[in-house]
Amino acid sequence: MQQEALQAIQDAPTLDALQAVKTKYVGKSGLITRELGTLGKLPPEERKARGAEINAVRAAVEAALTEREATLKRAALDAKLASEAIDVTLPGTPLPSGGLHLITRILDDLTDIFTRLGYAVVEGQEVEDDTHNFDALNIPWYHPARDLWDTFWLEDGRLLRTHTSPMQVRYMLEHTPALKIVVPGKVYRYEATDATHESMFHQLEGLVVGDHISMADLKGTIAEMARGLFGARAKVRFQPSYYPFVEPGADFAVWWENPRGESKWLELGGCGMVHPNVFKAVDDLREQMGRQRIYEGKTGFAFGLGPERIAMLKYGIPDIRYFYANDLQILGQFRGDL
Ligand code: FA5
Repeated sequence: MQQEALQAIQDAPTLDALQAVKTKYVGKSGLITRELGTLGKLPPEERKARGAEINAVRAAVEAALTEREATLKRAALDAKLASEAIDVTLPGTPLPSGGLHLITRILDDLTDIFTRLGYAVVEGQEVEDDTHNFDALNIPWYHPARDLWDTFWLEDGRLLRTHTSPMQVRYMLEHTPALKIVVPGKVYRYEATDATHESMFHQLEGLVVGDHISMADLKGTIAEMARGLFGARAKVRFQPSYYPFVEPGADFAVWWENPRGESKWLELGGCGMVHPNVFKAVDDLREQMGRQRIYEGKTGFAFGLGPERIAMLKYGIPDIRYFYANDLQILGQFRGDL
């Protein structure tokens, strides 16, 4: 029986199996326990020797049980430690990362180009008043050109700027010429949206003021911007146009080829030579502020363009509304290198 018990102990694969072996041999009604119970029936002269014999078997079995239990417990602990071990050399779980909006990146590209040309980058306020958004830009209240910019009016009589041009006025009020600035920012128009028109979009405004600034400087600057945006082969076209705050005024378009081999003229924005009435209005406002009149007699050019149009053509995006619908499936495509 001892041999058989020791073998069973050795073969028990788990602590539960070992417990079963323990019950079978040394439990309350186990085989060895019962054997001890039979001692009383033996003749006294045999009892002592038989008792010593059975007790020796029990001691051997209990010692084996204790040892096997320790071995199984250690193995269980080792297995648990191994299963919970952290392998610090494994690659981590990637977290979804954010990215800059496509239009932000285009505006960054544009401001980089102009920074390299020596321009300062300034931002203006989105809530404006009609003095800066219209009047000082040679657009009096009765002027039909106000219809060009359907306006979101606020209850207090102010408005959401319809273009970035009011920053021309604000900057000239605070600074003296010569100056070169670009103004990226959001603008708002109260108009029905469609594939190419949004009621909130962006513009980049440019203003250069100094002495003897000419239309040639303006054309050269726009051409330089186009080459910076679309590469050395980009061409620029100017067509006469009307904006009250410039004279002469023009619309400009860029000829470029996209990676799919398509090429076309992209109408980008408006530009022109700063109208003398704008310089006069700025000087009038400066005078009201107790400042010197310094702009009359100066020359300058200005331009304003829409980065959404650039993005649509460059990346074949068919509808301007995709930019601001917060659809990550669309926006997420433009997170890597463009
Ligand atoms: C202006 O807003 C003038 N302030 C631009 C300017 C500045 C002219 C300085 C002369 C001197 P216009 O309304 O055309 O002009 O808008 C300029 C550009 O903004 C357009 O060429 C177009 O690219 C973009 N744009 C205009 N309306 C929308 C619209 N609803 N949605 C998206 N882009 C628009």
